[in-house]
Amino acid sequence: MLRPQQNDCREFIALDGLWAHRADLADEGEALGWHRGFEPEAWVAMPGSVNEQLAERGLRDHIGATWLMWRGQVPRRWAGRRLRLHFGSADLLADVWLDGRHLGREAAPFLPFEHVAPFQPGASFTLVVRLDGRLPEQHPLPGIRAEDYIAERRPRDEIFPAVRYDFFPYLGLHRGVCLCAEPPGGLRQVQVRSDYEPTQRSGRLDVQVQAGAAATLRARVWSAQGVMLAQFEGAVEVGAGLSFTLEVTEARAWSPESPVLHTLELSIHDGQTLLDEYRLQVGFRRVQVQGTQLLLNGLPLLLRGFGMHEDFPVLGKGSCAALRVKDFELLRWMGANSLRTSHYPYAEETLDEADRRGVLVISEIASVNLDFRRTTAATLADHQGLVRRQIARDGHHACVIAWSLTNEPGYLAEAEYQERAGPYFDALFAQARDLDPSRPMTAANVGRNGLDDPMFGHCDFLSLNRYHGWYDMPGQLGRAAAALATELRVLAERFGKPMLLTEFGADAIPGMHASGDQLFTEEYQADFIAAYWRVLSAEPACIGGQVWNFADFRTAQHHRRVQFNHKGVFTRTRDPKMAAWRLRALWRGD
Ligand code: BDP
Repeated sequence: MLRPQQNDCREFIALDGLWAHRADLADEGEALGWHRGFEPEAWVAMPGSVNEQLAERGLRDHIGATWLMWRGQVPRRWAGRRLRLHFGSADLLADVWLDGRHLGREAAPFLPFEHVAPFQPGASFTLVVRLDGRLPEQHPLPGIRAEDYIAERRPRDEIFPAVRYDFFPYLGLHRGVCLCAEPPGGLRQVQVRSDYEPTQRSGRLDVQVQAGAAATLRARVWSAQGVMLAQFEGAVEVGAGLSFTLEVTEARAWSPESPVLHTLELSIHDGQTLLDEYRLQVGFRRVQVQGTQLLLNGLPLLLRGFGMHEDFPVLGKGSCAALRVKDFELLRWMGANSLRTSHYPYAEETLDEADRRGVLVISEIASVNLDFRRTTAATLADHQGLVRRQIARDGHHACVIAWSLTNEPGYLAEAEYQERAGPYFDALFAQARDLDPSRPMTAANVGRNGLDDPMFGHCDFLSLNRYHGWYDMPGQLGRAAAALATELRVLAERFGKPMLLTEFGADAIPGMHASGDQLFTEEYQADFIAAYWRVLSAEPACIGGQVWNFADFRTAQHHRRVQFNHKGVFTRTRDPKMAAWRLRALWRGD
């Protein structure tokens, strides 16, 4: 699947704007024939989240069936072309119908999918999508029902809507939908891995291409100044595709200090006739783990950054270019050089922006809180499917320095986790390494699994989420810092691998202050982060830290959350708290 692109051979129409909406509280839409079209109850703007826009209709916490419809017309000039519907994502679960015909069901939240669709050029069409936020409990991003919380002998049904993770399960077409027209025998898939050899200063691209017809493929690498640096020509076969390598001598490397991008231009031809073309931005760089260091182009990295969320008032998780620019400007203002796409793949435009700005990205698969009482063979198969699709989508981005395959597995049911997780991780990590041998693999460990998490052995560098001083040892930063320092030392000695603190932070309600260590105050959050930064800077095996979180974000309702998770160093509307200023001083050294 290729991301929609506009060029001489390809065009698309973005179905952005108002979609007809109907909530389906009794789950009867299909029985009532809504998949063929329905009477709208309201209109919602996509990309966007239904729960934010229609909160006042009582839908803020509705994560059950929700129907969206778009009526449009296919241009007559598109006759004879391959027409496909491309969804940037449809979250969390989606069924799609075109003119009453079921095209498919997707349970791959935050990932793109497509349907080659039987459109009639010149005719109108009705596209209907049924969204649902209730993923099954065996899913790698597990769903849960309130009843099951009680069966787990929790004191009460305590999270609304019931979820297994700490972010709101917004419903929406969050990255938009496109109707694409392409050449029938055009390019179908492009996979790129880049490399840079620092001593030779040479760049390399390993490229794999699939096309819908046999053709001659031409590849060219252009510098930003329009100089052609390398080229290749070869025959691409249907099915087998074509794999080749492009080498550039005296290449300019990509790095945070100098995020040099090149254009990879691919085209396929039948004799002198151009059949299709596609362009990607690529950068030459090498990421390696060596001893307890993470190297970029041979030099050690110190990661300064954040775990983030796609979350903003009114937009929910809807992709917004202006918000994206603002967030990257704030990262720059802070002196940050990295982020983790906690806890799911972010919009592709975010990775484009990170490529352009030299921000290092740990790209995380949509998997949180795997509960080994409930995982089945299907969980692993689905998880591997998410890994495959995410690596296929994002593998060409220079900014992606590692894959995080899951967040905090075994947070629940530790005994079952210790007993059953081994073979699960053997298979998960092996497949990921096979798909992308060029990048380190990691996964974020929850503090309570402590020092012998079964996934540590599989990770190239350890990713640690720690909350001493918050969830344990509250209000006691001295004890918390000492506990952290000891733990890091033990892990460094035991595993001899680089370690990254992928989460550490404290909630601060803006405007709350105190004269001593007091949870929820701005002072405590700032002191907490500074204390952690001191400890991790003193540990030689530590390759940096990513504060939890960049900005406050909406969660399900729970007595631990004052409307939002307030661990942001920025408010939800991006005003800096005291901690943002403190970190800025630490990271920029001024
Ligand atoms: C971590 C989770 C993250 C939560 C965070 C918190 O990885 O999703 O938001 O804790 O509690 O355990 O703030």
